[in-house]
Amino acid sequence: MKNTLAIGLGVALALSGTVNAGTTLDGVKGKGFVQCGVSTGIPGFSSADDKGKFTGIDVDMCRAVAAAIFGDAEKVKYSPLTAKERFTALQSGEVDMLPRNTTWTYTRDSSLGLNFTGVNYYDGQGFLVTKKLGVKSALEMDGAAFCIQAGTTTELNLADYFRANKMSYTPITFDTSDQTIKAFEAGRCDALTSDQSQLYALRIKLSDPNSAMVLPEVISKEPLGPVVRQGDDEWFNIVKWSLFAMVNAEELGVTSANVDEMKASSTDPNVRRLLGIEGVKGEWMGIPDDWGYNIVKQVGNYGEAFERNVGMGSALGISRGLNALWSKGGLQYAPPIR
Ligand SMILES: N[C@@H](CCC(=O)N[C@@H](CS)C(=O)NCC(=O)O)C(=O)O
Repeated sequence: MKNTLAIGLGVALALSGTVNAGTTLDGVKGKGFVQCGVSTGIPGFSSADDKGKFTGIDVDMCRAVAAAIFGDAEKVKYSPLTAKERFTALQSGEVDMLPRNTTWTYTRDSSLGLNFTGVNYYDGQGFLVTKKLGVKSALEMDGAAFCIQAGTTTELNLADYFRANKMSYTPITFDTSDQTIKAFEAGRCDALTSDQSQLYALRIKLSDPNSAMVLPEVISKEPLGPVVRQGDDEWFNIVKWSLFAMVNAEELGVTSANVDEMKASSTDPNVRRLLGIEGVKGEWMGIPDDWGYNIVKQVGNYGEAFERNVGMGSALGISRGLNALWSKGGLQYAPPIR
């Protein structure tokens, strides 16, 4: 009830423009940091170490926006949010942006007073099972119990999938990912279902990660991306183009390691526009001209962020797959900076 009221209030505020009359950037500049809504802990996406330092591919979106605005990727504060809390936190203005492994759906985009800015990770729902269960497909799991998280797309996908395949199941629902993986480990369910990337992330939290495996099936589309409030186009553009700059940088071969050299000597007009040397102005979004340079220098291009956080060399060991650039067989494609 409390949540429903809060969501209602958030939508009303967002739609009336009270919170949100194109002033998010002013608010952020005034307080000197971006307040970023992330998960309560998904390694590779957003998680804090024992010193409270956040890392992850979602955290890098917050850092990119701070780099674009302040020339300093450190100017971010993080709000860990459960799936149920996340939209209210954004609607009410508690956070400025929400890059929290959140799936872009029609309902969320059109009925919550929110806008999705792009896709920083193309995902799909999968299943984590113990190897000793001995199943090779979710289709062998008629009557099984599934650990899932409340307030996620996971719940409806699971219902759709079981209905379509004329099978039954028992959902066992939790609020946080920690509770979910602990329940799985304790044997309270036969399988844990969630976005596949999150299964790889949760698997490394098991005392014996090798005891569990991710089934090959993917039962849904989960395009995950940063969300902002509707009604503030300037802020929408800043978040959207921060992501696009990272993808364009990868395509143009500009990395955190070579960006200074590129800035000094590249004659490629695409690189020069990305780095703010010629042709385009940061002031169109109310930020400095070198916003693209600062993102790449301090956060890296999209490929660097992917590899560092979730890629084959990281603890998660995920291949680029759908998240490869469009020119390399994947879906990552950004409009040009021109
Ligand atoms: N992408 C899906 C699922 C997102 C989600 O919340 N997944 C859980 C998977 S375990 C999670 O990230 N939990 C982290 C948390 O509780 O903070 C959605 O947008 O609904």
